[in-house]
Amino acid sequence: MSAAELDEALDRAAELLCRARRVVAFTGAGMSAESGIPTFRDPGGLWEQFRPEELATPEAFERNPDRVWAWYQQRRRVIEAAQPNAGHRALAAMEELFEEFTVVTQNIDRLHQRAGSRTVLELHGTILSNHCHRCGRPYAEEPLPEQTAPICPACGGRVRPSVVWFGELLPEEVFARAEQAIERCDVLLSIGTSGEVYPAAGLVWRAKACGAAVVEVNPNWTELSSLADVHLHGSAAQVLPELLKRVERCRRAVERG
Ligand code: BJW
Ligand code: ZN
Repeated sequence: MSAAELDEALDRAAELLCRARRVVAFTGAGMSAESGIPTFRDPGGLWEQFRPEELATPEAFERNPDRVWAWYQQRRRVIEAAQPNAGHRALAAMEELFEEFTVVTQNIDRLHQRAGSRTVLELHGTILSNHCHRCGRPYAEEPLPEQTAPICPACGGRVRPSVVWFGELLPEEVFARAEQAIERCDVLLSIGTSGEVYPAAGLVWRAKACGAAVVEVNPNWTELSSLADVHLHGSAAQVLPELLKRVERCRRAVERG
């Protein structure tokens, strides 16, 4: 996409948003890439180095809890040191412009909340909490060991990060709230996701089926590009602040009549 094409696409997206009352930002790992957090399926992403079934499934944890725990501890360190980027901040600022603005995220890093977004639905949980894999009780003891999964004081089970692994159900209430927001939104922004993981990706198809306009922000083409009304070919931290600026400009023009 040339600079002129991106410019024109940004205007089209801003116009859709300018007229919208309810907006959902559906985000994936690419949203946090410019904060230094690796994605999963890009070249150099986490799944190029590690096999998901060896680390991100309940069976993997049951087979080798310490290996899985140590991998998550190392990722926790990266996430704790990271800062929200200009894209996260632009989304937090956008919240002020709409009657309803919901962030539905697949990310586990809490960077949307740290940037100031208030309505954030975490479909895949968060790496910043832990619970017992056996009895489900939250585990909040500090400091956390680096190499061995802690033992639950209540039942003796092993403690794990509160993220959703392959084969596990997404948190029911969070998913239901996400569906509600998706079904009533006027515009859905799909940002930094490959759209390959279900049921999360199905929400974008659902939004489209319910009549929302879909705007995709991604430097690459994805499984969701074919349904996007506008594709903004660029990174989240570059594109979103520019989009925010144009929506604000359009809103001011509308207010002046
Ligand atoms: C940029 C950028 C920049 C780069 N700016 N953009 C239907 C069909 C087939 C399979 C299934 C199905 N339904 C369910 C399944 C099974 C499975 C699944 O989807 N498998 C597929 C992979 C085939 N789903 C599940 O198991 C889910 N549970 C479930 O379905 O329960 C019901 C059930 C129970 C029992 C049996 C069967 C069904 C659970 C899914 C949990 C996903 N968990 C993970 C790990 C979380 C913890 C952790 O971090 O370790 O979640 S996997 C991983 O993928 C993570 C992510 O949230 C998720 C999505 O990835 P995302 O965010 O899209 O990242 P990438 O890397 O794929 O893409 C990055 C994008 O960013 C790229 O497009 C880049 O171009 C772009 N980018 N830089 C903007 N600067
Ligand atoms: Zn327990």
